[in-house]
Amino acid sequence: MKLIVGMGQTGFSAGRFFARRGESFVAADTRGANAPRAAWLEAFGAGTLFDGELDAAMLDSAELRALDGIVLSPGLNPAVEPLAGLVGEARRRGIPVESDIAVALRHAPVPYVLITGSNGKSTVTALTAELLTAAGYRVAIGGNYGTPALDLLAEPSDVLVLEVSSFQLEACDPEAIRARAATVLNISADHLDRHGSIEAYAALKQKILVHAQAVVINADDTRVAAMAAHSRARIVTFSAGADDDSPAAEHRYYLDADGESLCRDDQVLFAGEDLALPGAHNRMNALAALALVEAVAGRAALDGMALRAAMAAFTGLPHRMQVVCRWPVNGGEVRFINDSKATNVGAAVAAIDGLAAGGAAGQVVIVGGQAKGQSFDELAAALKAHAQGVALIGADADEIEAVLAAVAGDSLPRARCESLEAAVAWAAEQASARVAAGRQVVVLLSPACASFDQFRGYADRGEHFARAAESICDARDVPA
Ligand code: UMA
Ligand code: ADP
Repeated sequence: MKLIVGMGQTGFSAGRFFARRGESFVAADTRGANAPRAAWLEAFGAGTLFDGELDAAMLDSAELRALDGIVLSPGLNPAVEPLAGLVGEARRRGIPVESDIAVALRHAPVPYVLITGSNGKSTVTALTAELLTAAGYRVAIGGNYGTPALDLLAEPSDVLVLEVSSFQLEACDPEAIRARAATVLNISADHLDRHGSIEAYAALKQKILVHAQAVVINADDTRVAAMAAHSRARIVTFSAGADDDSPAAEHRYYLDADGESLCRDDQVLFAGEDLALPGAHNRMNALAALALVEAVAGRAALDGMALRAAMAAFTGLPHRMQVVCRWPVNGGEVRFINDSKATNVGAAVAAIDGLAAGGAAGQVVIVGGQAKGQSFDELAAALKAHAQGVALIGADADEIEAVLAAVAGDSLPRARCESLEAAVAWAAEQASARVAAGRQVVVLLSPACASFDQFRGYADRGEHFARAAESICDARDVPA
């Protein structure tokens, strides 16, 4: 008998997994009457719900007498009481407590590729899957991105390509993770409200490298580069420059001096114009994806025509540096860019620095939401260096404003906005005043924060931004 803790997407996928295997299970959820009980009962029937408290005492209930495993949903923090009591007591009794990822990897019928890091996971996961598909593989893609991992096991496939989060790696024994290839793309502060320190957060991500056959390492990221020492795998590095001299690397992927071409060892694999993905950070993502594909499909696969076409066709995922619309003003334009998926400081800094390096004449940036325990020092430094205005939204706007006030004083125009719509309107006015003939000023939503204080999630936030931006572009569009 299994206990599924949490009735979200993960809980449902665990229910389907155990149902397929004919194993009995019950589910419990901390949200009581607010849990999706009706949907659960409809999916799995009576007798699959546990109604009592989620705590250590539940292990003594008659219903759970034959309990031999617990699947813990990633959104639940196992260190917080009363769940912590349940987890501790279960482990004392020798009952395994695992994330869905741990269960899925143990039962994976085909090789798997694991992708983690603070930023770029979904982009690299999607691109790797596209490239492997083009190379002739049947790819099952999911994990923290899209389809939950346990559901993927029901699909016929040759390889699993999984994005994994720090939450999913918490209840996951590194000894049981045996990836064909694994990457930690980068480490910057995220989810510190749950993990406590960046060291603890990085240690969770490192788990996927320990017993991988091949590890793909960002040589430019000190924390990630140090992780290579803890793996006995073949090491492949990627870097923004050709001067990466990591002694252990079997192959090196890097950007040529032009910052555009993708190279491997002494060869150019793709010229800048062979890629549709915009931005410097996406070139790094593309390097990582190519290295993962090579680890699965071999070097020759990278030359295939279908793979080259797939690379040229991949324009990136929605809500990541996505151009929403252009508003012609004063012979130039205001460009609205939706980067709602920037839910941490690292992603927002990459966006702000990337736009500045990419030649935008200016940028007015919308930031704020739930801070998740991050430090905003690096964000404030990037905004001071490159932004002409900052609109602040959401629950922790005051915290960000305090850091901006200390770093930039009155030199950087700012507005505290009650809604995202008000922020877009303010930012559009600020940006349009700065447009000169032939120049482009960007209104960028790159909030550096989670969205749940005001929205259903990052996609909802991005859609609100796009609607507000489009209403400005539509209303004031000047025919060319
Ligand atoms: N919850 C409760 N009580 C419960 C169960 C859940 O209050 O008993 C709350 C959680 O605190 C959380 C929400 O419900 O606020 C959802 O939690 P969940 O664990 O049920 O989440 P799922 O619906 O199963 O979705 C999870 C991932 N969500 C989280 O880790 C929070 C999804 O990643 C993932 O796509 C999905 O499994 C399938 O694998 C989302 C995410 O935000 C995109 N991930 C974080 C991120 O990317 O930064 C880690
Ligand atoms: P994740 O799944 O890790 O959240 P995404 O691909 O969804 O990654 O991108 C999330 C955010 O991070 C977006 O704002 C995107 O522009 C930014 N981003 C993507 N790749 C990188 C990278 N390599 N370094 C920094 N930021 C990145």
